[in-house]
Amino acid sequence: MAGKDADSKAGRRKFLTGFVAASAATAITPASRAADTLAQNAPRAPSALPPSGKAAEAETGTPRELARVPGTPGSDFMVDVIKALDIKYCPSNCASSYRALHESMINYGANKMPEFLTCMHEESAVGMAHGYFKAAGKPLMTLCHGTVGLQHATMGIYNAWCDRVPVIVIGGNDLDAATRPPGVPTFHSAQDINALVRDFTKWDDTPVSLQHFAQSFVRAYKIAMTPPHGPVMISLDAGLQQEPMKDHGDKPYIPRYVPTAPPQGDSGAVKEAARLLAGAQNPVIVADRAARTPNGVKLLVQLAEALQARVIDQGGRMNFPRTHTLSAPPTAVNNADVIIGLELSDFWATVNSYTDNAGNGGIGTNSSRIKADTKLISISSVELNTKANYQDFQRFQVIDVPMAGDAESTLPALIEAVKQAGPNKAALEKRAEAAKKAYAEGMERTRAAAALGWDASPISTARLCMEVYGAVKSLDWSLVASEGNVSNWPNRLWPIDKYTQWLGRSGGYGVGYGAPASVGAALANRDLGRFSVSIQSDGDLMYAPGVLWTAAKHKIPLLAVMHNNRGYHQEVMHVQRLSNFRNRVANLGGDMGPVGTSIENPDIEYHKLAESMGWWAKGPIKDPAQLGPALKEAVKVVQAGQPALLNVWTQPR
Ligand SMILES: Cc1ncc(C[n+]2csc(CCOP(=O)(O)OP(=O)(O)O)c2C)c(N)n1
Ligand SMILES: [Mg+2]
Repeated sequence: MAGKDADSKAGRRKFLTGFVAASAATAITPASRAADTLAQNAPRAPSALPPSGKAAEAETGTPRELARVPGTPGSDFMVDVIKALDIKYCPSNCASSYRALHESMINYGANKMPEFLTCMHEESAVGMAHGYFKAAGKPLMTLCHGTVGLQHATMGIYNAWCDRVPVIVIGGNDLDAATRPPGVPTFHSAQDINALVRDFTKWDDTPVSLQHFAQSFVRAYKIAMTPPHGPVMISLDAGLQQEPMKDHGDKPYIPRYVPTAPPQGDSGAVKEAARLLAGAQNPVIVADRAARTPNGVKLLVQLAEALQARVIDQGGRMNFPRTHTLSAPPTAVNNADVIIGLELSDFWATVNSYTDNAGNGGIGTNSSRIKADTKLISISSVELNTKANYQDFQRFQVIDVPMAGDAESTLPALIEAVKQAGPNKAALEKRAEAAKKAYAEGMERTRAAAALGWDASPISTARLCMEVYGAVKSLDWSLVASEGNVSNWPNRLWPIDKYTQWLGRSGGYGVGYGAPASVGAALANRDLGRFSVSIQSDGDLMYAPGVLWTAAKHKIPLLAVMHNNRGYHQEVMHVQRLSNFRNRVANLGGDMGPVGTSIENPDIEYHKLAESMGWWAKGPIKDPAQLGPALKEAVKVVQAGQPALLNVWTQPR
């Protein structure tokens, strides 16, 4: 302390001396005027003296000169391993626990395959990887600070787990208590960071040597990419990254990646399923994450047509063209005598209904949606990948023919078996006619419902969606996310018939998925020449709006059209429901709007928020007549390569 005090006194003395000298120089004399003239022609002096070397070092925290480490850094070898796999981007938020790998990726790996993308929140980075996979069919990796960063990333990882999407998460961690820096890096270290996400990742590891890393990384990629897909986690020791490679006798090598063939349903069960389906009076197909690729859609069309069975697409992926006359609403299960569920996340709720707070004491009531003797068939790969803690496996449903296997890979055998079982031709024709009629009537009803409140202000959700469709329909468009609840209008009214036109939802319903996932999917679409559009709700955007900056920074074109209903409307309704049930008037909170659920007063100016982060933006748009022209302008901006946001005020639903 004494030394510090003496230093600061000396500093004050120096400062005062400088001040006196400067005051003396301000006295005007002929000589000083001449000096002034000279000074005007001289280069302008800086208004502040440059900091001393010591001050600059203290302020910028530049580390002291380190002794040069001989040999190849371990993290350079890690880059070689990563480059052996097909990983194009690494959206990440920077952190010292992986600084060595970060440095190697830039200076050794030339920031390519993968390219580091600057993210402002770890949850955004995972969300981007999630959206990217669904548009590109390829996984991304993300690096994070293994404790605090991973804590931020967790909800995104849970969404990816529930949505069966591969994301390779690498968390930096300093394991060796004897050598790690004290203070912050020690706060940011843990024995086992992977424990944070072990309940909702397919696999994790903590490599302790470079060869171990090479095996773990290739294994992680392989496990993540084997259906059912899912996130994986590697804890990466800071020492292992920083230290030079050691020779343990064998030269470290990179294992070759050979994809694992997906599991298929048992052949006997496939035959039994085909027999039931072919013999049914009214078979119905229900698909949730059945199509993993565009080929899955083709196969599902083949199965549906072979049976002339109606298809309910629950929308976890784009499974079945909405334009096909066999496309059906959820109520189509009611009269089915055989139902086959393909990769359903919730079979129970497909065939049962639940009414919230309806029964005694506010407990929900259950009822069946189907006839008592309806036979149920299931093909689901998730049966091979169930964990105990989180309840994403949903309620237990008894199934007559359950198959643990990947639906898309099982479909060719099932289609063949159905054809061999030979469904009755006359019955097929009759069903096809009935389905056509039901489809036309359903579309008519949906159109009539969409027309209600067409000219309302704020804008109806149906008008919002149809104006957006009108603006993009002539392009090769992809609806990268539809967040908040717009009454499912895109799926009900847009002629979605290509796999990448609908990318499903978050999986775990963790809000805050839409903004980053749409940026990630737009990144994939940018590289593939597709136009990306999202319906972006207000609540979802505000969890981590920094991803808007990432989109602008990395030149990711995306048209984000806001469903700004100025609230967490789903939760408005939950509180209202409870008030009704208890026979109380919902507390509206006076001019503040519903308590705890409105996002009004002050109203968030999302267009300004986006503009401040490099987006083209416009709003608030409240008049439906202004929406079409604004969309036209925004589409042009996006086509020119810039992200654009329209802040549209909408009806709650
Ligand atoms: C991380 C997280 N926090 C809270 C919730 C509870 N929740 C479900 S829907 C919802 C409202 C979302 O608001 P917004 O995105 O604006 O959609 P809206 O319901 O208004 O259409 C909330 C907060 C959640 N699902 N996930
Ligand atoms: Mg909202």
